Amino acid sequence: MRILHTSDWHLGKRLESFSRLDEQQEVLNEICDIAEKEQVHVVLISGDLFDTFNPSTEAVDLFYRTLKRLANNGKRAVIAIAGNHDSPDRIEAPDPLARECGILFVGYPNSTINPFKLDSGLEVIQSEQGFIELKVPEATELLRLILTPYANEFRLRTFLGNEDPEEELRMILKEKWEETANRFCDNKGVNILSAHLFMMKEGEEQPEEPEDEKPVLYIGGAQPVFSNDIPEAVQYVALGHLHRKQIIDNNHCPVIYSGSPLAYSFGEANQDKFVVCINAEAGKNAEFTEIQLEKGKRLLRKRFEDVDVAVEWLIQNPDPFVELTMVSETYLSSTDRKRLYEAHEGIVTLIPEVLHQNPDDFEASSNIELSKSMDELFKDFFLSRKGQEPNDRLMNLFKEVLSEEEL
Ligand SMILES: [Mn+2]
Repeated sequence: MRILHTSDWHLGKRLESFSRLDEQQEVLNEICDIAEKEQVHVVLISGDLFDTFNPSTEAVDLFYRTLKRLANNGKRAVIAIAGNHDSPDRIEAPDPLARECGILFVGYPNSTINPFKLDSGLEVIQSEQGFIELKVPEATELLRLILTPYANEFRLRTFLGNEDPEEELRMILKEKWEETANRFCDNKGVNILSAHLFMMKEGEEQPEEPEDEKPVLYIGGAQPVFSNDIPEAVQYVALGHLHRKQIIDNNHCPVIYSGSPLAYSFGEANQDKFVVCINAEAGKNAEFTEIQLEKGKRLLRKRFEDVDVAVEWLIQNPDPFVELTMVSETYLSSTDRKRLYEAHEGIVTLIPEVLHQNPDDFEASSNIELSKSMDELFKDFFLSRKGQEPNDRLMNLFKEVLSEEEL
């Protein structure tokens, strides 16, 4: 049985003022092409399908078009679980309709999908909270899926029926997985776990999380789940949440974060992006291949001390998104800023780094500057504090405020 594992699509996510929708469209097309080329039977999407609880119409549209193509009229099973960025109810809402296409949505760790059968041959044979057994068209063996969408610690405890705060969350989860695996996962089928949570190998350093994930994350406070908590019968663990592709463990089975298909923050600068193709057979070790994605822009952090050199580089490298740091002795003039922005359309942030800045200069000189206009004084003040001249928008705003004062 061939399975494609992807996660963290974050559809609708922007990079500051830049939309990423065109890139998302391209990379999802690429993923559909890979699914066809590799002739996969099953696609697993391990959470964070959308970037927000209320995604835009365009993002929702792209999501369903992609899933429809992946499902190929119910010939391929597509199973998507909710991540911490997804609204579980919203994810599950179109389920009856999606099911007819071979697409299964799982919003909560205790969600249940009742058995059904499609004309294509796709069939859910039995199910339990957080578990389904599937017959997939053109695959000889049955697929058993243990599914753990994201839930915060409190909810997860409630779902798993153990609200004792003294009991470690990962132990509760381990017991739940163990119990499910013992009941359903023998060596006569393919057994896979898909989860959106923070997992690490016991005793190893914690993998770094995406910059904008830290406040929400952690499945429960500071408690990661360990890869030794995975039941023996499981042959592959398809994880979502971390945006860098990484193999957490490969001792008894591969435990892998496929990572996001695009770099979404400068914390992911210069990363290669992947999907994972798994080849699994009953009773054998699963094999996997990482397939690098070609579409989507790179995010690069660049630092220059010379504006001419920076402009030259920007013209030579029009494709990536850039976080640009300009080091200068005194300040970055508005002329230089303009030159930089005109040289490249993808400058996301421009950080001026001033070497010899002395905030006292302004105070010391301000007494003898009374002949200057308010505009000029504001420019001087801004320059001394920020190391650059205020832009036109800010100047206009200042003038507006000033004119109101004068009234
Ligand atoms: Mn996440």
